Amino acid sequence: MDEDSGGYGLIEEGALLLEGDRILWVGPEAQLPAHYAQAHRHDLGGRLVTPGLIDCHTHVVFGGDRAREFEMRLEGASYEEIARAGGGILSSVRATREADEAALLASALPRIDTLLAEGVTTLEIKSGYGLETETELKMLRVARRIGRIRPVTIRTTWLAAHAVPPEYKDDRAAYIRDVVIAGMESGHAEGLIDAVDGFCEGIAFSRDEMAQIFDHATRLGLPVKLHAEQLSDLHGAEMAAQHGAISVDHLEWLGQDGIDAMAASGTVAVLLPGAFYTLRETKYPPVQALRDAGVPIALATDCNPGTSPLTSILLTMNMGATLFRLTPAECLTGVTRHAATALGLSDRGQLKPGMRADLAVWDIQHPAELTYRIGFNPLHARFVGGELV
Ligand code: DI6
Ligand code: FE
Repeated sequence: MDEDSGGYGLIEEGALLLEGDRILWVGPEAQLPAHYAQAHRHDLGGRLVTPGLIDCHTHVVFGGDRAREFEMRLEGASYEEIARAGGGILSSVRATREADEAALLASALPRIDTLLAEGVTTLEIKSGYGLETETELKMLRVARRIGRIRPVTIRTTWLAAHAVPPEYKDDRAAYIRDVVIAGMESGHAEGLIDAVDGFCEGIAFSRDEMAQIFDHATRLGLPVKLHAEQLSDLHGAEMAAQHGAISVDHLEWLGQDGIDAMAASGTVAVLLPGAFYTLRETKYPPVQALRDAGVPIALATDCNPGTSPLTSILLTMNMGATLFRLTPAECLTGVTRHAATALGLSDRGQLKPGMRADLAVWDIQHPAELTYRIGFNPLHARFVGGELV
C-alpha cells in the first residue's frame, strides 16, 4: 500500500520486492516483472502492508515519573502553576540527573518496546530533562544506544532549551550561552545531535532567545524544529519557519501568520493529541487552515512524563481523528510520509522503489482500521531495513 494517489493508494493482491535494505519494486503481484520470478518469496497471507510507522516527537528517555503531578492536576492545579512551583519539567530534571545511563536505558526500554510492538520503525528522542550539559548528553547517549540494541532508527534532538534550571533562573542569557549553545557544540562534536529543538512559551523561552539558539544550530549545519503555540501564541512558528524549521510542533494557538510562514518554508505541522488530551485542552489546532494552506500534518505521541504519558502510536492516530477531525488517511500519512519529512528524512515513509524497506504488516482488511480501533494492536510483523524482526 502506498499513499501517493490521494487516498491510500491501496494495492489489492500486491507484492513488494526488497533488495538489501531498500524497496526495489511495488505493485500488483500479477504484474511482477518476469525477471524477478526467481526471488525468494515470503507470503504475508494477504495481510495489509504499510510503511513502518514513524514517531517523530518523543521525550521517551527520562528519569522518574509524574503520577503525583497527574493527581494534583486532577485536584485543580494547572500545568503552568505546577511548573512555576518547581514541579513539572523540573521534577523530571531532578530524577534524570540522578539516574545513570543504565538506569535511564532500563526505564526507557519498556516504553520503546511498546512503540515498536505497534509497528514503529523510526523514532525521534529529545534531550531536555538534564538542563546541564552532561545530563543532556547522557540522555542522547542513551538514545543512540537504543538504536544499537533495538531494530529501529533513532533520530536525536537537542532540547536543552526546554526550561531554565533553578541555578540559572536569574541569568537566562548565561544558561543559553553556557549550556544550550556550548552543550550543542559538544554534542555535535560527539555526533550525538541530529536536530535542535526548543520550547517557545511563557514558562520557557522567548522567540528572540530561540532565534539566537537557532542561529547557532544553523551555523553547525543542524536542522531546527520548535515546540510552539502550545499554551499561548508567541508567534514562535513564524520565527521557526523563517529559520527553515523542518517541523513546528503542538500548535493549538497557531495563527494565520504562522500558517502562511510554514506553508512558504515547507515546514511540517506536528500535532500532539496526547498532550491536548492529557491537559484537557479546549483550544484546537487550526487543522482546516493548515490543510487549506497545504501545510503537511504529522502526528506523534510526544511521549513524556508530564503532558503525554502515551506510548501508543495507534491511539495517537485515533486521537488525531476523534479529537482533531483528521481523516484516517491523514492520520496514516501523519505517522509515515509527513513524519519522515518532520525528521528531515526523505528515504522512508512511503512504499516506493528506492525507499528504505521499513514495513509494518497488519492483520487488517482496510487501512482505516488502524485509526478506528481504540487499544487494539493488529500488528503481525515489522521489517526493518529489509529484515523481518
Ligand atoms: N511541551 C510538552 O508537551 C512537553 N515538553 C514541552 O515542551 C512536556 C514536558 C513535561 O512536562 O515534562
Ligand atoms: Fe514535546
